[in-house]
Amino acid sequence: MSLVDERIEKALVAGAVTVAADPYPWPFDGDIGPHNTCLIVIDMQTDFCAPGGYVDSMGYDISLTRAPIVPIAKVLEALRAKGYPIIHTREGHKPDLSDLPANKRWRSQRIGAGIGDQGPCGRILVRGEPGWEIIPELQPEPGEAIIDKPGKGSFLATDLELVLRNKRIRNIVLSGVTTDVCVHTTMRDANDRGYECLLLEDCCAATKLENHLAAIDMIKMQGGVFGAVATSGAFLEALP
Ligand code: C5J
Repeated sequence: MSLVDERIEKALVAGAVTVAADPYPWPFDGDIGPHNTCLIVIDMQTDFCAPGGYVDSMGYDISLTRAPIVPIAKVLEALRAKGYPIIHTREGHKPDLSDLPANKRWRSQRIGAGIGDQGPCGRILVRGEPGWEIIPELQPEPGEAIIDKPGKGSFLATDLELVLRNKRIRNIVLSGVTTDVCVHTTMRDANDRGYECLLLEDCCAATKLENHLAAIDMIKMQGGVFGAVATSGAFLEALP
């Protein structure tokens, strides 16, 4: 038995807790609790899941990106009651657009939903605009961290890593939109940094169902190449 296996074996004998996840019981060593585990709610903003926002302006079906609202709200309620750290993210750019790459702006303008341009919910994906706000159903509570990010991943040009380190977080539970873009990029980046990640499949959505399913499938390859996947029900059931 390797040293790592021995350590995990010991933890399991000592009463570890795991979530029924795919492709392995999560977390790998059974060490889960408010002392080392946080929930991250990614980009549940008007621009991604409400009428008149960025996703709606691109012509995608927002019933897909709205589907995780109720499951996320349930997880938030349970985790808040148990004292787990919660982190929210918002994708958005400075009003002067100095942090908006020219190609990101050009590509969005090409399809009629120009980032930085005026839309029904104010300037699209611009900080401080109505469309950039987190939706009312999932408003952060006082004391919960909010990470403003200019990119798809939550680590680039943000203080997420510092926040995680200060809270002694080792396990990250991911929710939000979109599964194949911001959630996946964040999960991949977190995994590369050594965080133990779990994606809650019913708490995430993409702008196309096939992309959501494919993104979930990718996580499960190679024994859990980016971590593991579970339903919110299985996650909540397992919580100590
Ligand atoms: C996208 C995101 N899809 N939050 N952003 O542009 O996934």
